[in-house]
Amino acid sequence: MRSMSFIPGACAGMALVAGVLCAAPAAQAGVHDLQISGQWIRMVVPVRPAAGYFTLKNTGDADVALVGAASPGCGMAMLHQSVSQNGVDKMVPVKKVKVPAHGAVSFKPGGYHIMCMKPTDAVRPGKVVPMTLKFAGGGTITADFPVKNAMGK
Ligand SMILES: [Cu+2]
Repeated sequence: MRSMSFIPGACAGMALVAGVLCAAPAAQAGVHDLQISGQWIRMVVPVRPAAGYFTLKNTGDADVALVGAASPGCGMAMLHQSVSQNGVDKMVPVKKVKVPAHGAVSFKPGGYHIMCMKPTDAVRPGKVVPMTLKFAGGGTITADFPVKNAMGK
């Protein structure tokens, strides 16, 4: 028996008894239609904020909203967008980023990025840091983000 108030976190425990019925609760709608690719973190100066990039493809029939990110390597992770206003480049916090149905969104240098606010020693070129993307409705996707230098190497 599922309801609209179904909580994904409760699913993990219930999965033991509910089995496959728990695979696609209503609150996770859309997340299973997402594919992440090209993910990486750009580290320019150690300990200074680093940026995470990736592409999300949505093969489903419903828009999905990315609303946050978290990583043990980042201290705090925020959604940012680089913008140019009156010739001045700056970054602004973003509350949500839509991944349109049958579409895709790319986080890349000069645009959307995950700001890794307080990188740990794990954020060094050659290493890999897990990153969890959080979506409206409570769904999450976790992927390994390789760390590269400013040149993307
Ligand atoms: Cu930023």
